[in-house]
Amino acid sequence: MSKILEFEETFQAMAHRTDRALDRLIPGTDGLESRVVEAMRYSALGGGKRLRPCLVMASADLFNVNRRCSQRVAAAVEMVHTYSLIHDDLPAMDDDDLRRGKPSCHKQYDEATAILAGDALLTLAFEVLGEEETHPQPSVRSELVVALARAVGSQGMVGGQMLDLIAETLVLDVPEITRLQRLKTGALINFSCEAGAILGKALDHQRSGLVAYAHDLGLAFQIIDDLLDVEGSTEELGKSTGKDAAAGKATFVSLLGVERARDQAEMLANQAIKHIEVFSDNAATLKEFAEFVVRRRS
Ligand code: GRG
Repeated sequence: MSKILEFEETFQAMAHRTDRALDRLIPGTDGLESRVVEAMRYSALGGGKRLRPCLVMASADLFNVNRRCSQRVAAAVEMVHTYSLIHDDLPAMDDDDLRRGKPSCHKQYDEATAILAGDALLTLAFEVLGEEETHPQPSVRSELVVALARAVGSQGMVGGQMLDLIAETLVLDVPEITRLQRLKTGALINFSCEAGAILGKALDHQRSGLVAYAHDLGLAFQIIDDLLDVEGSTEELGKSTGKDAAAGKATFVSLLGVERARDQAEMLANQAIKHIEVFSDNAATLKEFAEFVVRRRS
C-alpha cells in the first residue's frame, strides 16, 4: 500500500475513534432541555475532518499512552473546536449560514440555542479532562485542564478571535496576521500536540520538539486555509468561501500572493517535520500529517 493510502487509513481510523468517543461523552437527549443537547450533537457529530483529535492521538502514541485516555482528550479538543465554530458562525461574529456542508447551528436551531450549545460543549470538554478515566494521576489531569484553558482563553483562541474582529476595521501587516493566527487557530493545534506530551510525561526536549512542530504546522494549516478560501469551492469545503477578500480583510494570501503563500506553507510543513526528527520513525504519522495539511483540498 502507498504511504499516502496508509496514512489516510490511519487518519480515518482516528477520526472514527473520535466520533465514537464524542457520541459516548455527549449526553443523550432526554428532558425538556434536550434541544440544547440535540444542537451539541448536531454540530459535533457527522462532519469535520477531525484534524486536532488526530494530532492528540498521534502525539500520545509516541509515548504509548493508553488509547482510552488519548481518545478522551481528543474528543475534548474536538468539543472545544466545535464550540468555536458554532460561536464563530453567529451573526455577531462571522455570520455564516453553512458549516461542514449543512446549516450552521444557529440556522438549524436558533441563536440562543447555538450560544448555549457552544457553552455546553466548552464546559463538557473540561469535565472530560478532569475525570479519572482521562488519566489516573490528578497532576496530569490538572496539567491538561490548565494547558487547554490557556490555549483557548484571552491569551489564546479568544484573544485571536478578538484580533480577527479588529482586523475588519484595521489593515494588519504580516507579523500582526501571524500573531492573530497563532492565537486564533495555532493555540488549539499547539495544545493538541502538547497534550500527547502531557499524557505521556515526555522529556523536556521531546515536548519542545512537539511544540515547535505544532507552531509551524499551525501556520502552514492557516496559510492553506486562506488559499482554499480563494481557490476552493463551497461544495468542496462545506462552508462559504471568499468572505475575507469580500470584507477587505488582510490574509496571508492577500499579503503574500498565492504563489509565495503556497511556498511558505510548504517550507513551514518541512520545518515542522524537522522538529520531530527526535522521534525518528515513530513519528511517521505526524510527518505524514504535515504533508497532508499542505496537500488537502478541504
Ligand atoms: C468564537 C471564541 C471563538 C473563536 C473562534 C477557530 C475560530 C475562532 C474560528 C473558526 C473560523 C475559521 C474559518 C478559522 C480558520 C481556520 C479554521 C479553524 C478552520 C476550521 O477548521 P477545520 O478546517 O474544520 O479543521 P473542520 O470542520 O474540518 O473541523
